[in-house]
Amino acid sequence: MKNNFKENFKDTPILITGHVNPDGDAIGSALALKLLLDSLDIESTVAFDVTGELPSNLNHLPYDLIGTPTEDSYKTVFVFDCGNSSRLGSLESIVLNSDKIVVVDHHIDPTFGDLQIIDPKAASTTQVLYRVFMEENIHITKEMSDCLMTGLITDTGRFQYSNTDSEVFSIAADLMTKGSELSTISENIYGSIELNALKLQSKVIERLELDNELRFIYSVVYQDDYKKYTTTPAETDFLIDVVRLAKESRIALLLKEQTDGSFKGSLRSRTDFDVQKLASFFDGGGHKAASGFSAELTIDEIIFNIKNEIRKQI
Ligand SMILES: [Mn+2]
Repeated sequence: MKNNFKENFKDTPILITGHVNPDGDAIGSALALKLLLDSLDIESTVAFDVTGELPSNLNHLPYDLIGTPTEDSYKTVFVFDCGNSSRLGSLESIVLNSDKIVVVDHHIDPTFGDLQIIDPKAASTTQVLYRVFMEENIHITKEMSDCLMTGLITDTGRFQYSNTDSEVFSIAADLMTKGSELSTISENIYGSIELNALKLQSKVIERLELDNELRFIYSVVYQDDYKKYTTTPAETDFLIDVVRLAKESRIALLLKEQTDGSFKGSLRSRTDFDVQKLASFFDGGGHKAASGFSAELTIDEIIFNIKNEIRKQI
């Protein structure tokens, strides 16, 4: 099916955005489109709701192209990697007030958008966008290929999660042909962790709690930790990958205390257990293998509810 994606470039000004505190997939897809529009001399703004700084391990991406919204509403908005408009954060009203919303995503059942280009089976949003670019015979430059590759790498956990299929490798191979520097990008994302953030990892490991029966493991990062270790939440995204290493677990959770005392949870599944269902208990979302949520509850309350929800699924 042809989407006539380029039709959506006609009505400007254009806003390009994605979920709050964007990851490699959201930023990668947004900047790939921005680079394309720039090359076509079509004016657009890329903006996200970001708490603090963008993660430094993704700074191989052209961060200088990210700005702030200049309008209260736009003629056209492209939303990437965001299944629910509430996940747009402070940009939600600008997006919903805009004339046309194009959602490109791989989350299940997006709840908004005038045009939805969705494949819940796709490993990343950049994979969905890559297909659109190919359908529309769009020339993918080296810079664009690095953006698309970043989403593929991060959302497949370096081509290791179960969503890594042969199409993912075909796309990665094609992006490398187009100049994408796979090893440089991987090194920046996974091999360049701030020393202070790395030291905080020891604390997270020390606090690991395993429920043997449910094969559920979790740990916590407190606000005080950021002060003590002189680091920021943006530098600590990798910590959930440490939690999910435990062989005894099939479900991993990392809770991060927010400045207001609430918690953000990152969930990972090591089997075919669907952590999206756990996240949805707290109105969160994501995918089967990786999901997230926010909760204004105590740690004990969150863990109690999660364990209950796990029991319902097994
Ligand atoms: Mn994604």
